[in-house]
Amino acid sequence: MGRGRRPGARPSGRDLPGQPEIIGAVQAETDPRDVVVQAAGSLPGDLHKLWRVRDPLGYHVEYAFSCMGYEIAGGLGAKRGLLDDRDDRDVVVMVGDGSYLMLHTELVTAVAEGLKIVVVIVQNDGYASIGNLSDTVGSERFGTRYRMYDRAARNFQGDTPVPVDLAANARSYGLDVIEVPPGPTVIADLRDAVRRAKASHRTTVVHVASDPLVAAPDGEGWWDVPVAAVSTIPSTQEARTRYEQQVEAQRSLLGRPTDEGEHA
Ligand SMILES: Cc1ncc(C[n+]2csc(CCOP(=O)(O)OP(=O)(O)O)c2C)c(N)n1
Ligand SMILES: [Mg+2]
Repeated sequence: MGRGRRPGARPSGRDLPGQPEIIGAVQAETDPRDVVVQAAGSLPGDLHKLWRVRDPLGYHVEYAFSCMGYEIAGGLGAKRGLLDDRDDRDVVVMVGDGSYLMLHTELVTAVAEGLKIVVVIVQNDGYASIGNLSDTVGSERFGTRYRMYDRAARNFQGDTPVPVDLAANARSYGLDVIEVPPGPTVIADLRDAVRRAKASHRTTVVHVASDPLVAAPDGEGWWDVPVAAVSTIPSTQEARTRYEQQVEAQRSLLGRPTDEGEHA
């Protein structure tokens, strides 16, 4: 597909892009038959809302267990299956830094078997998804950012990021790694990186930093996550009040169970 037919949305110009823009850039550079593989974090929800599926095999996203670490291993499985069918479409794995840390060693298998996949690491220094959930239940994103341990406070709530270099980690496996630095051209650079990764015959890891606080449009669903009934934190107390109001509006789609265990 020629470049002229890959329009994509106009970049926001943010130095540190939000994940929606990253998804748009990756989508713009993939071919309609390519397979996107994902499993956990904020990506499944965001892909569900934003990725335009263009082929029956084009969307391999795991929603049942939301199993962190599935992505790279799952991408290799998808690639093997395609190769067995003599299907040369690309497999593009999108993976958060948390999921990557959970299981990146399958990259060694990609190297050993000479399999080619494209892996896009969305580096947002922690758990954007759980951070957002924590916010909605008044827990102020506690423990969801990768920060150095603060011995005095005995928590990880300080400001110093954990200096782990995931791009260097990927490079250590003997893969091609393209680091896309933050800055005004980050989205154009990311598109260029995905284009180069697709053109290569080897596995390429594309590493891009993202702002965890830039969210995709709200799905407007309600998740029944009970909030602590007893707390000294005002935001949690407020969240509990909200939760009790929301539970009032809840209705059972199958009716209420009767004494005999049937649904009335
Ligand atoms: C094996 C496993 N452990 C824990 C969880 C709970 N969990 C869901 S998303 C998430 C954080 C994912 O972090 P990351 O991959 O960086 O994605 P982000 O939330 O930043 O988008 C956690 C801990 C899970 N889904 N799977
Ligand atoms: Mg993350």
